[in-house]
Amino acid sequence: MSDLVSGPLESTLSSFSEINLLPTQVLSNLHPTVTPGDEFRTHPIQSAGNTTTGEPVPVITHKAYYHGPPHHGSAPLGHQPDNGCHITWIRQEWRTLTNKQKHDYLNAVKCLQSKPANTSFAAVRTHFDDFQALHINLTKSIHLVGHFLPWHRRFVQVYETALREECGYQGSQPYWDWSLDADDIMASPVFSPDTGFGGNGVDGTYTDLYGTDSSPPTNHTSGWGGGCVLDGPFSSYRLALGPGQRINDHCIVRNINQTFSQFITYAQVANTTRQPTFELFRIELEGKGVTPTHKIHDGGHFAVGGEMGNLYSSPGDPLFFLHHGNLDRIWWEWQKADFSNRLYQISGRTSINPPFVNVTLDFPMKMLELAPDIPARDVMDIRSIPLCYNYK
Ligand SMILES: [Cu+2]
Repeated sequence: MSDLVSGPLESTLSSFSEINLLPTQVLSNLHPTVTPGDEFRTHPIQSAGNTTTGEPVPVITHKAYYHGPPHHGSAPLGHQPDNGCHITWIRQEWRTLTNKQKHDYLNAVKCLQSKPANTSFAAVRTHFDDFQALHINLTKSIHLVGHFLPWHRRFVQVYETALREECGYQGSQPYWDWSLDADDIMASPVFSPDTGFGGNGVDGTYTDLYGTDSSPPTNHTSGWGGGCVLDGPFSSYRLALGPGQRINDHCIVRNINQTFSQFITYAQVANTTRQPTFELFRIELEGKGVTPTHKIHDGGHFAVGGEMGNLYSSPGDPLFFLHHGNLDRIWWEWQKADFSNRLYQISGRTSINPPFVNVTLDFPMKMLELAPDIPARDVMDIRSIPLCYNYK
């Protein structure tokens, strides 16, 4: 590893000392309180930066949409010897979907939230909870590491597959290009109560977000505090897990924070995709922990705030999967810009604690009880099995 990248990573690892000191935890051992440093949010931002509209990210070449039979998971169908897929699912930006497509997706998520859990993770009630529990369980081994992007690519795809196979969803996983909303995050169509995920959390309706941590008062300007999302399709859903690693019956919490817009602009995206190596790219993308400042990954999490602002329990907000879909798209754009060098480029450590081993294409993307482990190699090309999707 070059000095260029080991510097920020080393300083990050020491700043994550609280996490490092914890033994590997499983949900059966859930800690009842939030440990300092558990949140993405560790350093309040004092002032809003300028929102800039820099150069747009490169346009993706569209693949024809195949209106064929539903594709089932990772079955090696072999109709196309080049990639093993017999269908390519086209993922679209949320606002480009028709209202019917939006409702189909939202209803599929609600369906997942009505299906019983089928894992043995502690406290899970629904199959939606299973995904949040998986992420909580693996948090310390899937962030600030070389497989951060491949793991989350696989995670979103397993979720998308569950929406299809268990809830009859016929569409693709949408993504949220937050750079389009950086000027006014609250106005984003993803927060529509009718054709979106509901709006901001209501001040004062949830005050226990950070456990014993005393948070400044809630308001829409500061973004600190949060409250229950009381409109939209998920207003009545009760999460069983979070914030953090707690077992805790609670509403989905949001706390939209415009001050993070500076980290999710076109200019920030372009600055990410212009990085020449995977190592620099993944570090530029992930944010605090691997860099001294926020980047597009943690910036997007904090811009929504609440559940989404928590390193562990963020998949409790269904928007998580649209945020990570967008990060995945940005990774794909970076790969596409130089396929011959980048399609299978991977680097970084396999863990945030010693012994330090470099991640390789053979490193397993663990999905525990939700899906088979597959090597990073199998998620590098989104056009091939078991993924079979592309971005529009
Ligand atoms: Cu994550």
